[in-house]
Amino acid sequence: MGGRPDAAVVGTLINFARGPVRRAASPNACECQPMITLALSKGRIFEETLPLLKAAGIEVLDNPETSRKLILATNSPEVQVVLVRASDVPTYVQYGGADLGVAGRDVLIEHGLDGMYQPLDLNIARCRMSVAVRDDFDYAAAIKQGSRIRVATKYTQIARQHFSDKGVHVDLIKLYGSMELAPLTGLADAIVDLVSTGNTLKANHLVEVEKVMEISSRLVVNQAALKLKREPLRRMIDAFASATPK
Ligand code: PRT
Ligand code: MG
Repeated sequence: MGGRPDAAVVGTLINFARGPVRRAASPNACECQPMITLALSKGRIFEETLPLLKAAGIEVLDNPETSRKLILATNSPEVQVVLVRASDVPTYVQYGGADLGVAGRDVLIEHGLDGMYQPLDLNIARCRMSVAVRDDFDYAAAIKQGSRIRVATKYTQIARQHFSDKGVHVDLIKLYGSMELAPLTGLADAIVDLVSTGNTLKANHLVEVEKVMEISSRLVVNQAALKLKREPLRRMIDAFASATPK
């Protein structure tokens, strides 16, 4: 990731993002308001963003748990929500498929921030990124001996940076899910994964041995959209800012 899209792609996507919404106030009046598209992922990010939207006067009219729709209308004719995978939120915002979105710090570091502003830490979907090992693995001794350890993770950028800062030699194994299984099957000595309550680690006989970083979700905004739809986007960012838990 991280490469800039070519000019033709940018042109097409910016035109998409710019698409005006015609509000028929009267037959002769053409009051054009740009549509604002917000990208959210189903689950904790959607649930925890709802109160912030509500504080901004925006209510989503469909329930993503019961509806199969991917584009959700709101009580505001100028705002719609698109539902995407958590790791796809930055891609939608970067290329203008959405004007703004909410994504975890983990996802944003892995993706990079090309083409986006990150104006706000929303302080939601909080957790931590940690190193965990089997409860019978002596991590401290392995590090002290300078052993090369095998680490399975979905977060290869974050893990690479963490171990390089510590001067620990690692072989990284990229996984897309169920990281907890890797130390149990001998695939890896350690994992780098998100931890919230710690129950998943405990249920799989794993222990947290190092905190890598605190994680929360951030608002990201497409840079071109912020120029083209400055007023409505500014209003929305300000409303999110005043509703954000401190
Ligand atoms: O599920 P999917 O593959 O579609 O994508 P996703 O897992 O990236 O999405 P989602 O909705 O699960 O997570 C979205 C964002 O929520 C993440 O990018 C994080 O920033 C944030 N978040 C907060 C978490 C957690 N808490 C969390 N606990 N994301 C994942 N977890 C998982 C963790 O990976 C582990 O499997 O929950 C498990 C641990 O939870 P505890 O409570 O047992 O410790
Ligand atoms: Mg998940």
